[in-house]
Amino acid sequence: MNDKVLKVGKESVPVTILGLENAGKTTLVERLKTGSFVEDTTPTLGVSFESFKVGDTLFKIFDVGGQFVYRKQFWVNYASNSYGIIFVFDASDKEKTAEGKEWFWYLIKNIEIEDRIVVAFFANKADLECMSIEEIIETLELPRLSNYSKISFQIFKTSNKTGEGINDALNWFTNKLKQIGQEKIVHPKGLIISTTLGRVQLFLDFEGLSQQISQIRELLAQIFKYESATLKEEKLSTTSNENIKLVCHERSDVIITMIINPEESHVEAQRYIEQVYEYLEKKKARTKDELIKGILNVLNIKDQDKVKVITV
Ligand SMILES: Nc1nc2c(ncn2[C@@H]2O[C@H](COP(=O)(O)OP(=O)(O)OP(=O)(O)O)[C@@H](O)[C@H]2O)c(=O)[nH]1
Ligand SMILES: [Mg+2]
Repeated sequence: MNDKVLKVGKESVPVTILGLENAGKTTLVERLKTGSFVEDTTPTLGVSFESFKVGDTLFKIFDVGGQFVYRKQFWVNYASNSYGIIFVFDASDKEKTAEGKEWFWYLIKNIEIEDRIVVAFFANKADLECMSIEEIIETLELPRLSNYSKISFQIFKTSNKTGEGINDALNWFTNKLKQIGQEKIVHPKGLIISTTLGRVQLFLDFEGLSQQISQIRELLAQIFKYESATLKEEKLSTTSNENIKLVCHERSDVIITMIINPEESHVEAQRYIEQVYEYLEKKKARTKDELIKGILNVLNIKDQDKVKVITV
């Protein structure tokens, strides 16, 4: 019904920064924000979120804590919902780099790579005495990545202190993101807004979903906790069968579910969902019709006469 391709520079691009504690992730974000070396960072607890422009690209950056407790669920979850990963490690610390390798490969095994993903390795703290690039490539076992055709990767020597390598790395990263952005298309088939108490507030059918209601119900039952209608583990969840894919997001007791084609990008669908949340938070529609019109505009759906409201 409508094609919406990621336009780097116009809309935000979700990017996750990962790496062990003390690698320099938050310092990198500070450097990108302020252009200088900020020394007084504190360890990141959970995830910190920043949104800012690098060149003409608006990055939405998840700066995830590197401590052990965050490495399983948080790393995998945020990376699965990003177009790109910046993996930072402290190249002056051999032991930590070797430990970082284990966790990088843990991530790759567990991440959901639906289509292409870009990974930039930042061999950071290049202002200190560091391992050579060759040594780092070997330690991280990067040649193994050539078996993963969906991953584009490159390694850069960087320093948050001197700024060395950061521009080159970001240029490469942004260009790669632009390339993969052209491939990301999503055609929303339907949208469900429900409360975490399980009440469906609005179910919009953009293209004849009525035959698939029972499949949608079945898929929703897989993602929702049995006893309540909150999502099982994370705030984001995706599930699919051969006909449809459901992408769910829970925020402030509201769950938005988008129905798309199985082969389409869940990350792109997430971006649409975010825009619907923003609309719901900012604009208070006075009537249901006004609300529906607003949502259809946000989703860029032109053929609004064909849209049906399903009552459940
Ligand atoms: N010499 C040098 N020190 C750096 C560099 N980047 C970061 N640091 C220092 O490394 C320490 C840790 O930096 P953070 O950015 O907080 O580390 P982090 O990766 O965000 O750590 P977590 O949030 O715990 O995962 C700080 O003392 C920084 O000043 C660099 O390029 N060179
Ligand atoms: Mg941090």
